[in-house]
Amino acid sequence: MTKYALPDLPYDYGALEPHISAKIMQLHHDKHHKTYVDGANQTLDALTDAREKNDFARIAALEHQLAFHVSGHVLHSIFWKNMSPNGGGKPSGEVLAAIDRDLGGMEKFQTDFNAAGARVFGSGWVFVTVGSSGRLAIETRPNQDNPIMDGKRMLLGNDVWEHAYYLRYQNRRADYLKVWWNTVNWKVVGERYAAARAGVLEI
Ligand code: MN3
Repeated sequence: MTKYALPDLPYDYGALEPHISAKIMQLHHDKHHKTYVDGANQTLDALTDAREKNDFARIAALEHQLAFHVSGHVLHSIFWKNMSPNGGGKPSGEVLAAIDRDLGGMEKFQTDFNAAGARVFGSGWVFVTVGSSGRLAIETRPNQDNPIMDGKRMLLGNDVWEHAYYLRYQNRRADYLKVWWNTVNWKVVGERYAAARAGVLEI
């Protein structure tokens, strides 16, 4: 059974140069993201087997494993769309108004987001989330944990696992965080915010 599938990148591997190299994009999408997709499908098969055998200890471990892989798949699927060869600049409209209202304006928001991303210990993500109140927040999660697990939605996320930047930036995660803004697709962020406010943003 193949439930999950690796989506195509919405642009070429080299489309985000010079900010993110083609080699990073190729490895990140074709190897890392694919590992989460394959892991989710393999874990689903293993779960079916464990359930047939009533192997409850194994079921619990596999459910944990499934959450990791599916969440990694979901986060990366959104991440590719959060970036664009025509990215960067500033948001407009409702998103900009919400950033001004909840995050202290663009300059403070970007500084705080970069600082939060730099503080993630080990591997993880930094997000702009929106909760049921409609307020925006900067939040981080370890590993492939997802704000959906807490009833929130991500509008924008940056992957701060080393695989996202090491080939170009080595240990300089802060440099990657700064340069990454040149790729942000604010149109998609705006669409996600509008859908979240309308209560129709599923993931
Ligand atoms: Mn990644």
